[in-house]
Amino acid sequence: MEQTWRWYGPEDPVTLSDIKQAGATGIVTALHHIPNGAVWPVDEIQKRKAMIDKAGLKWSVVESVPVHEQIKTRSGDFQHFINNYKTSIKNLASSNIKIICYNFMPVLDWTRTSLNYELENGSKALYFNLTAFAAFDLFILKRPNADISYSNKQKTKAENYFNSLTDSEKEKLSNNIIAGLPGAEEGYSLAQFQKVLDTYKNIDRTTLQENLIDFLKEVIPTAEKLNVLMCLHPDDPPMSILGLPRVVSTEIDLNYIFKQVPNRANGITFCTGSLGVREDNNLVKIFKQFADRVHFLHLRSTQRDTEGNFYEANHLEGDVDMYGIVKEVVKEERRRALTNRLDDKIPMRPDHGHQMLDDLEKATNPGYSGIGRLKGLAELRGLEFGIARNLKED
Ligand code: CS2
Ligand code: MN
Repeated sequence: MEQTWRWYGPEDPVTLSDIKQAGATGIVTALHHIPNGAVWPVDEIQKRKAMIDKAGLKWSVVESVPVHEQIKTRSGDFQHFINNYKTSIKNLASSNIKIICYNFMPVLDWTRTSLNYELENGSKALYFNLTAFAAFDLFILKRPNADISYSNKQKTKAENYFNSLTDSEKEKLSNNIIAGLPGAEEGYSLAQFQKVLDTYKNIDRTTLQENLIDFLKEVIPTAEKLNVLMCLHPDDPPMSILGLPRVVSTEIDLNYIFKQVPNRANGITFCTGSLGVREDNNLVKIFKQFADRVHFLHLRSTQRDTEGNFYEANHLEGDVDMYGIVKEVVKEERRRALTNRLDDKIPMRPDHGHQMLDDLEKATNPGYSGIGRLKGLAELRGLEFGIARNLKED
């Protein structure tokens, strides 16, 4: 695997030199300062690329060129934004940046209720608690018809939880959910949030799925002509939230997307932490089914409980069979190498990492601290090393 690392640009507290010392050779970054939907100009791309080249690293993956909400709802100026998206692809390709990650989650990108959930060893993790989320939905946002999204038992638990919160805890919970997590394209105030949710009033699962296919039918031919690989990031968490549909959560979702637009340029960011939240997602099976379309790997694990809650586990622990996944990755890379494919080293980044050791006293991007990801990358590198050696000796 090509070892890469997400870098938020010059403002990121984790520097390019830190990343180089961590052993990554590829950088995953985006021009977060460009408004969502605007064209990425060549000069801005080249400015960022020059910083990375100067550090002796390579800009391997764009994460992400965001998809404007009007493309997802296929409303307003959606055609203008699709045209801009195609221009951004062309501009990136002209700088030889050829792997582009994106997601098609309505309104929110990845969603958690706590960003500093203390683990028993004192390090801190990202956490999704369904009761806290329901409390936000029902009693802070007060989303119309929210009650049909929860069982009576869940509603009672949510109300008791809400009544136990102080005002500042309510504000913190709200910010954690809607203020936009690192890399998420949008953040909202509570007032704006319901208005944006309302734009999905007539967008059900089927409509959102068709909007995704229509978007892909336009951008994938452009990408293919330029040898650009698009890689769709799964939903995180991989289920409908806030009454919004989500259409990139399961093997069936992925099957539909790749059947409708079969070009290999229509690929996937195989995020084990996102897909792995669902017990009914067999990750090794899904990987094997779409191996040829895996253009980018997010390796992380999550630990579920029986109540719909999960937290970010250590990379080799939790519910994800990381050994099984990395073994399939090594086999897929060998398969590609045998056919002299140029993409026989799939870019992989450690996705999220615990906040630990000195980072506990530092301001870091939630999920994107230095030491936790260094640990994760080292563990994943070691796992790959052992599997590859073992397969060679077979
Ligand atoms: C990332 C996502 O931090 C994360 O969970 O994997 O924010 C990812 O960058 C986007 O969903 C991809 O567009
Ligand atoms: Mn991910």
